[in-house]
Amino acid sequence: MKREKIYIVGHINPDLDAIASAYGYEQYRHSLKEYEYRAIRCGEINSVTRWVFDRYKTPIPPFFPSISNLNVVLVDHTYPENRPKGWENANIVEVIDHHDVKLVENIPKRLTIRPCGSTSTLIVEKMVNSNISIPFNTAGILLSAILDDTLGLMSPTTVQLDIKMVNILSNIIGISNVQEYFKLLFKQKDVWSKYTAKEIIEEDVKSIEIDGNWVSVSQVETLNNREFNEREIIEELEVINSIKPYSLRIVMLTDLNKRDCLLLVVGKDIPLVEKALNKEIKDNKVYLKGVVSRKKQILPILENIYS
Ligand SMILES: [Mn+2]
Repeated sequence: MKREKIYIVGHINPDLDAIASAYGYEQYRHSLKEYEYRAIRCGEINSVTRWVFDRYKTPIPPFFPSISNLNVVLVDHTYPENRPKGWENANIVEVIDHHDVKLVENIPKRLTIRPCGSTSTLIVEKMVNSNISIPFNTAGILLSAILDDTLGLMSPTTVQLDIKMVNILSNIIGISNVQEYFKLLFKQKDVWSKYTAKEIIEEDVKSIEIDGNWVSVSQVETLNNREFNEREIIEELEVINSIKPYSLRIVMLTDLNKRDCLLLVVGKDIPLVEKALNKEIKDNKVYLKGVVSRKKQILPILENIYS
């Protein structure tokens, strides 16, 4: 009997973890001889994803413009606003994620939700627990995704499980210096000087709705000095916000070496952010020492503001 296909898909505007965890989960299922599982993607891949899949000579999961009428596994997200087009008519059979959960309607039968550094970490754990020998390319892709999502295991989202899985994977692919490898990986991402202000804002942007208030947070990570035209980015944010007004539109210019970030903020609720941070936002800018994580450090502030 031919089993119905099940498509594994990450969030819109996919980052490496969204693509790699879908691919890894497909490989996991295939090793259990469940060939009905297929990794797909719902958006353009970014430069680091391209580099990683090229490096490990692996085809990128195919693009699907909509998941309407499909059986799907959602990886690396649960929020409706992050789901691919057509999700309202999809059959969500499973969810695997490391973020906060927003599942109100049709709760799937299978759920793997754990706070850790990346969804890829949870996929590797499944493989390890099932005693699957992880192929070289899969190990390389998943290792890269964990390092990308945890900023080389330096992000405050990093937990012991991430470190354990990174050790297992780096052994498989024979990398002794994980930090060196992370730097190489990160170089593929640190190409901001080639980007327009609009591209910088859109490269890794998350839009979320908190109690009826829409906010967007773009994460821009660099290892070099923050060399950005801040004014230009702010002006572009204003343009975007005049077309589609949000309560707040934020760009995090994060420097991983200095472990700090400069927030660029636009929107009517700037005074609320000032109050929450107990800091003045001058010319749409505020400097935050020790802040590097959108998920752990910025989103909680926004959630507090609106609840
Ligand atoms: Mn992730």
